[in-house]
Amino acid sequence: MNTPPAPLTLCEFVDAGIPGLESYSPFCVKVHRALRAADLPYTRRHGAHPGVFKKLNPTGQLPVLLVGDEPVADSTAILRRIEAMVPGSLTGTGPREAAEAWLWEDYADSCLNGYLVASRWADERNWPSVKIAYFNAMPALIRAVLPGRMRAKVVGALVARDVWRAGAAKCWDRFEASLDQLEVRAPRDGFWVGSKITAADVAIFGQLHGLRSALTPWQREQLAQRKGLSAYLDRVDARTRLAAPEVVARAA
Ligand SMILES: N[C@@H](CCC(=O)N[C@@H](CS)C(=O)NCC(=O)O)C(=O)O
Repeated sequence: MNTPPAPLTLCEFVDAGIPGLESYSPFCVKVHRALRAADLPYTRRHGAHPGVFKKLNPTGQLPVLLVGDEPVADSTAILRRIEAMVPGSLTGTGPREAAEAWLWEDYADSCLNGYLVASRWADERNWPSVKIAYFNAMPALIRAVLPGRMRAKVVGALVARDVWRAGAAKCWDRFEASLDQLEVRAPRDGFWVGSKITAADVAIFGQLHGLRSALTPWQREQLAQRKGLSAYLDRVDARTRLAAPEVVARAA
């Protein structure tokens, strides 16, 4: 175990309650896995919604990592901070691997994230179970209004990002083509850019592992059909999965 300069606290959403998936947020999963890749101890702080942590991150987004009392917001900034705390933990063996790792990390956060968000919020096949998973704990009155409003907002953003502009069929055609390309590119052993785990692995894992949950059965099946990619994700999982549950600091 490495020793951080100050205690680390990961501020995030409530646990998804699914073994092996710490959060429905792919960016929170990414940070969990990066902390484990760097072998850093940390505790978790849960908020029912991002607004709970607004004072720590003016954008209102999660995750936020507290390094002592200092908030570090945005998963990429958090990974860079982890790399600074444990040099080489997320960047492989040299500058070329490091550059590739960050480029793939960006690809995962932008492109792959679009598919994950579309699968949960826009895909009619999945929305009923997503709605239950995300909103069932809320009071009935709020539950009657909020999910539809939030969905319209998220789908609008997906259209603006060109993920959903041409509609469902085109989005899922592109998704299948991307998975075919990733299947060819996936390493048969080791990790995405070399023998060592990097930022690329935890970022790709965060998005694609999120697509392997029961909330999105069609997307999960598409991933399962890509055997090399699935075996690679299982390797990242085995390398970064926590053996014993960490302490939950307190619900915010
Ligand atoms: N660029 C940010 C994206 C984080 C993000 O999109 N977080 C989502 C959850 S997966 C969130 O907090 N959404 C709530 C909101 O946008 O209000 C990062 O890498 O941390």
